Amino acid sequence: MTTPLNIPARPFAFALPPGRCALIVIDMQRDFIEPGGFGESLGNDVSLLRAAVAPTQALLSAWRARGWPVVHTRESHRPDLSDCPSAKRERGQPSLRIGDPGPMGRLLVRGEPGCEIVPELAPLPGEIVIDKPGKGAFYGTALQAMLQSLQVTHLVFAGVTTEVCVQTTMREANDRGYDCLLVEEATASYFPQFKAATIEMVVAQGGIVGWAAPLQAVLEAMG
Ligand code: C5J
Repeated sequence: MTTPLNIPARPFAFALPPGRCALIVIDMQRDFIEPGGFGESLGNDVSLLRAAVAPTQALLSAWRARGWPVVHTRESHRPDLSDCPSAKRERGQPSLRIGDPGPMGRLLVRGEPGCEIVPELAPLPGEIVIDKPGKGAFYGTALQAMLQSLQVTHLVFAGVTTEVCVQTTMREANDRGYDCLLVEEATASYFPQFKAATIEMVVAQGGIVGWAAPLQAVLEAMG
């Protein structure tokens, strides 16, 4: 087996096995990051999420240069909304609900412009794209089977939002036995205090959910 890369991280170094570690980019969709989408319909300042785009691009470049597995996820629903529980669609008082038409098409509906990943981070041919109806990327998807077929044991996380879909997926992955590292600059929240709290929750108690590291530490370890 190849020697693991040693990444300075919290709560202690993350041993990344080359070729067995996938980069998981969570929900970097126009609907969350651009005005007129789902995120804004909930009353959020979507500009706060932009900060994660360039660091995620840097991670993608590093992963692609090595030829390691990349997984992109999209929070999305079928056009007939048969995979969207009414509790999810009806909750709260948003200006638009999932499936309603907006400036970027129907919110969070597969095939609509707003549901696509932002152009800077567009998936390349051969990269896995998971359409997920829930917050976690393992729920209702073939993600685990795909990771198993690639013999992936470790996951590095980027994406939005830190405390919702990123944290949910990290917890799902942790329960399935994956070692998970969150890259701090490559994730963002509409609530910066929730991002900070999530990082602390992940690394607390000896890494109860996983690890966190700055982008530079990951890039330097990867050479
Ligand atoms: C949310 C997500 N925040 N991708 N989705 O509803 O975190």
